[in-house]
Amino acid sequence: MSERTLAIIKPDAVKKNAVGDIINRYEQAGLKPVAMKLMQMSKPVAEGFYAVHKARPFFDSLCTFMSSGPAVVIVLQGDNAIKKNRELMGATDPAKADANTIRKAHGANIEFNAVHGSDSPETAAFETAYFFPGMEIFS
Ligand code: RTP
Ligand code: MG
Repeated sequence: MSERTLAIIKPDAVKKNAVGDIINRYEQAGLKPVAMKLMQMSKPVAEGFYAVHKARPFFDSLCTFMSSGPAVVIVLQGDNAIKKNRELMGATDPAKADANTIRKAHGANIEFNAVHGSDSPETAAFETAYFFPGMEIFS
């Protein structure tokens, strides 16, 4: 079933020139970018995006990181896009990520881990609408 997921190439991966490699991995896996922009989130925008984590000890540090530089925000569309993207990303901690995953290749540690991906249909809908109005999504 074709579905959409929200992916972010985080500021650490943009800084280390990994944007092209990461987008290539999405396309090779059959995930097509249908909306995309380079943007620097303000801290409040990052806090709103990660609001589900606001009680976590890493919340403030995470939002400082996510607003530290430009990130690439992308809507990916394809069969089983949510699960497929989570597989491409690998485990949250790059040290535990499988070989051939984005986080294994480009993540530094459990916080600076190169990419974000929606984890359910509900979060994909919230996250996609958080960054893109419907008229900016192509399909
Ligand atoms: P994401 O939401 O970014 O796709 O990552 P995820 O589902 O694999 O991990 P999640 O538990 O949702 O955590 C969100 C992001 O917070 C940072 N984090 N830091 N210091 C820590 O222990 C810690 N744990 C998580 C990471 O940047 C993680 O991707
Ligand atoms: Mg998550």
